[in-house]
Amino acid sequence: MALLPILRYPDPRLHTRAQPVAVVDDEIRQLVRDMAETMYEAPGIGLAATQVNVHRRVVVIDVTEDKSGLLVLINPEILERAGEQVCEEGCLSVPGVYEKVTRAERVRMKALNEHGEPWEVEADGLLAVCIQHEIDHLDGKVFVEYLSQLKLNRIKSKLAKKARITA
Ligand code: GNR
Ligand code: NI
Repeated sequence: MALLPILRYPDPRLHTRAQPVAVVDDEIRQLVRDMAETMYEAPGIGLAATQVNVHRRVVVIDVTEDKSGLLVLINPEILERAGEQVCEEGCLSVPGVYEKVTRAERVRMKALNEHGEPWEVEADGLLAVCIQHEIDHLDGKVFVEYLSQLKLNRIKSKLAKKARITA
């Protein structure tokens, strides 16, 4: 097991489009284990491989309070979306920033698990938000890019200032 370093916005590598996984092998299973450990330690409710600088379509999610509901999403695809919801989102790659984003209220999603078996879920609420947030990461998109240019510029200055202090 290993904790993986998480890329911080505006690192340009966060804009890489991840490649599909052709075969779910031991290397992918090791990545899934390390990503789950990194997510739980952070702590966060989701983590996309993009955030740990691995550009493969792999995501882990656990929206339960007691870490009992690990979901493994390999090559996830949204099949249907319905409705709208506004959720205050955060991101391990944009620490300290929480902003409201409008997304679909419900999604139907299919993916492979860590054994390479297909599974599907119909999600709403926070799980639906998290699925959409993580698939965005795999497509090179970070949630702050849904905000107005004004808000994004303010966030960039705030992060730059924080980086100067911690450097
Ligand atoms: O830990 C996380 N919390 C969160 C809260 C609201 C909406 C989305 C998220 S995902 C985030 C972890 C993360 O950055 N995943 O990419
Ligand atoms: Ni994120």
